[in-house]
Amino acid sequence: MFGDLVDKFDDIFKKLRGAGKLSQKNIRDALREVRRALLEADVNYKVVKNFINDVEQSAIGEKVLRSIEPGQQVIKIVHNKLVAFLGEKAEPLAPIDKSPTIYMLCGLQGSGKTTLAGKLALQAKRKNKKPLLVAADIYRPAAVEQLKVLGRSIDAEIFHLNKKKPSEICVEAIKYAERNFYDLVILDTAGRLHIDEALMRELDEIKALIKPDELLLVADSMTGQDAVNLAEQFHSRLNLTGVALTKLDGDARGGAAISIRAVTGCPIKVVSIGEKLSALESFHPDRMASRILGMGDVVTLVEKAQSVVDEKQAEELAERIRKNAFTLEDFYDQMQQLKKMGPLESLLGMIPGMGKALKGIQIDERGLVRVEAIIQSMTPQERQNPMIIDGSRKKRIATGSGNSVQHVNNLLKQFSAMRKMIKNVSKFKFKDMPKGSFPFQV
Ligand SMILES: Nc1nc2c(ncn2[C@@H]2O[C@H](COP(=O)(O)OP(=O)(O)O)[C@@H](O)[C@H]2O)c(=O)[nH]1
Ligand SMILES: [Mg+2]
Repeated sequence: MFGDLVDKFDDIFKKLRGAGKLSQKNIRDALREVRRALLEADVNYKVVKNFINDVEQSAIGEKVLRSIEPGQQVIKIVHNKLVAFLGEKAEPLAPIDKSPTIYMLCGLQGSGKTTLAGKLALQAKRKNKKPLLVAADIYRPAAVEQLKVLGRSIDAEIFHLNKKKPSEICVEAIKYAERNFYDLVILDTAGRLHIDEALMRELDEIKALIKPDELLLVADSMTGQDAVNLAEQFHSRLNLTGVALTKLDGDARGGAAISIRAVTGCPIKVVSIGEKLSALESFHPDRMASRILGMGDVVTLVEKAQSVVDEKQAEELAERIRKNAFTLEDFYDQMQQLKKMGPLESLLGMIPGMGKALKGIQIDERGLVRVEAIIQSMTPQERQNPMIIDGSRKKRIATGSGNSVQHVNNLLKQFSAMRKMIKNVSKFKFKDMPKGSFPFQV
């Protein structure tokens, strides 16, 4: 996400750092470039104007010119201002603390409401809460079916009624949830192609009847300024409690993310970063700012890892790495953990400096499937000690996994490179990996 913007900031900051001394002129020049980068990222022009003014004021106020590392100080000011524009501190979703807590999702068709409903249900389940997904989109025949499929995939229950008004469905759903002790009710309401009065009235009616704890607008970040206008209109009519920004994994230029809070005053609470149900993140202004400015986002990465990695297992693994006993078996386990964390591309993008390193490298998740198949075709001894894999064993593994010997060779080569790399993580450089190999494309 934010690909172009990150690159541009990178260049701007590089120039600033390179300048031995900062003058008013090179600050001005840098800010002019920041301004252009933001506009090109489709950030609302009024927001850009305020932003640049604010940064300039602070830069002058803080006597940047006399500080020791002036470039870094400017970067910090830009960072702080960006955090402020994004909302200063994280605003979490309403806690799931009564039976039932109610989240109501609204937004236009195709913005990602139903997908988000599934993601929120999955998140609730991971916290040992019992969610109920309510199909209140009665206009699209496939909508109920879509929700059913989603529900089945995460083993969450669906509530739907035939031939009822959406508001009636919602009211009945809440009663059902109360009787059956659900912790969280997620209302997946109907969208429209455009905002219209009928939609607003319907949403207003549901809101008045059920008084949701969370009324979230689901906005597609790919629509840029339209998402900002949409948020403005929904917020003024429905008094939203928050915005869920979706499809931030795509080519979105980030404009919507940066503008929504500043224009509407409504907090962004969660962001959707992929079609997979695990691709959901809380919105943290400071981390988002770091990500936009290309400083990576280690905190989110660590948090993500913690939510899926078994701690004891991780400790054992660390021990094995120390002893240089990392095997293909461990490698396989790691891949399974990684898969649980969500799309690889979005994970890697969070590692500082990785955004650029990955540029142009196609991440082929199918490559991972092949790697899995190859490892599965090995005997336990072979996984423990790949050294014993000779020509005839390679042939057997290749046939067993439906691959060529070349594929097996590639995997072994990469595994050995990876072993070297983790042995000395601090010295690891991307360019040291065998050419075109990341991540394990065989
Ligand atoms: N890339 C990407 N696709 C998404 C995301 N959220 C939803 N989608 C896709 O967008 C399309 C519309 O989503 P859906 O949940 O049906 O939207 P709804 O009409 O608002 O319920 C589907 O193809 C989803 O898979 C996201 O965060 N990233
Ligand atoms: Mg839907």
